[in-house]
Amino acid sequence: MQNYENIFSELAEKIKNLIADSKTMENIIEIKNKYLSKKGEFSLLMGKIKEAEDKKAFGEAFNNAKNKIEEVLNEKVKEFEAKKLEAQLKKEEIDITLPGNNIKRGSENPFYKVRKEIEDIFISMGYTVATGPEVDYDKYVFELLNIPKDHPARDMQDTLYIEDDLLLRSHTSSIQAHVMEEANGKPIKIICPGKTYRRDDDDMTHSHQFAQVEGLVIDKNINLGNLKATLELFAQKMFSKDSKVRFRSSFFPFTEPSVEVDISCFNCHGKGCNVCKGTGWIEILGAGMVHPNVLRMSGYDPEVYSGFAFGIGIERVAMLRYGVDDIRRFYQSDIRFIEEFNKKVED
Ligand code: FA5
Repeated sequence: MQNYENIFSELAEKIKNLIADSKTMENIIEIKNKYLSKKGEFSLLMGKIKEAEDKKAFGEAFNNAKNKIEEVLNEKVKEFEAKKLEAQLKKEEIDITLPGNNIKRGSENPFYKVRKEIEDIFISMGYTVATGPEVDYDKYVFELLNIPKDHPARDMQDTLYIEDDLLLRSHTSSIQAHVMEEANGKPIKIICPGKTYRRDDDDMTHSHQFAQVEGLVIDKNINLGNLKATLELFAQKMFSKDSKVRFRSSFFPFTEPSVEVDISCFNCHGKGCNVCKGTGWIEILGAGMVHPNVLRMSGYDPEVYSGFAFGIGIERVAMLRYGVDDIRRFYQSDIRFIEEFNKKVED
C-alpha cells in the first residue's frame, strides 16, 4: 500500500506552527480561512486524489492530517477562551475584605408592636381576629348598638360624618354589629383591632385618629366574672405578672352593666407614682355585659345568650407599656422617636 502522508506533512506542520504562534482568536480565524476552508490551501490538496493510485489510502491520509490540524486548532481555541474567561473574572472580582455598604435599618413603630402583642395575647386565649369598614353606616356604628338617632348618648363621641347616614367610625364597636349580624345567632369570640376617628382636639392623650381593639364574646352562661378574669389575664401578659384589674361603674348604651377598667400601676405596683398620678391605678378601657337590646337586635335571645364586650385604646396601652408621654409621637414620623424607642427595647 502506498504511503501518501508526506504529501500533506509539510503543509500540515507549517499550519500547526502558525497555530502555535498565533496570539489572538483573529489569527486562528485567518488560519482557518486561508488553509482549511473549502478553497483553503490544505483543502485543495485533496484535489490530488485524482492522480492517486490508491484513492482510499489517499483519502485516509488526508483526513488523518486534517484531523490532527483541527485537534491542535481546537486546543488553541480552548486556550484563548479560558484566558478570556479568566480576564473577565478578574475584572469582575469582588473584594470581600472591603467594608459593606452601610444599610440603615428601619424599625417598627411601637404602636404596631403593641397592636401585635395585644392580638397575640387574645389569640392565645382562643379569640379570632375580625375586621370591618372604617367608613361605615350609622346603623352599625350607633343604631344596632342601642344608640338610636337623636339619642343623647351620641354626644359621647364627636363623630365625623361623610353623609347623613355614612361616617368615619368613632369606635371599633361597629365591628361587633357586623360580626353579630353575620354570625346568625351562633356563639362569638373575637377581637377587632382597627383605626377609629373622632372630632377630638389633639392633646397629649387624645388624637382625632386613634385605634382600638374591640373584644366580643357571646355564648350561653357568660358573666361579668369571665370578663374580669379575661382582662386580668390580658393585663398580666401585657404589663406585669402581678397586675390586678379594677372595675368602676360606668355607662355605655350597648352594655349593661358597664364598667371603666383600671389596671394596677405596673410602675409602682399600687403605691402611687407619677405614671398613675398617685392613685395606684391606670384606666385603660371601657367594657361591660352586652345589652339585651343589642343581643335582640342582632338575633340573639337574651334569655338564652349573654356576652361581654370591651374596647381598648391601643395608643394608651402603648404609651403605658413603653413610657411614651405624648400620643402624637406615634403619628409624627419623627425618626428620633423610633430610634430612642428601639434603644429602649434592645437595652
Ligand atoms: C368606647 O369607644 C367604647 N366603644 C368602648 C367599649 C366597647 C365599651 C365595648 C363597652 C363595650 P371610649 O369612648 O371610652 O369607649 O373609648 C375607649 C378607649 O379608646 C378609651 O379608654 C381610650 O383608651 C381610647 N380613646 C378614646 N378616645 C380617644 C382619643 N381621642 N385618642 C386616643 N384614644 C382614645
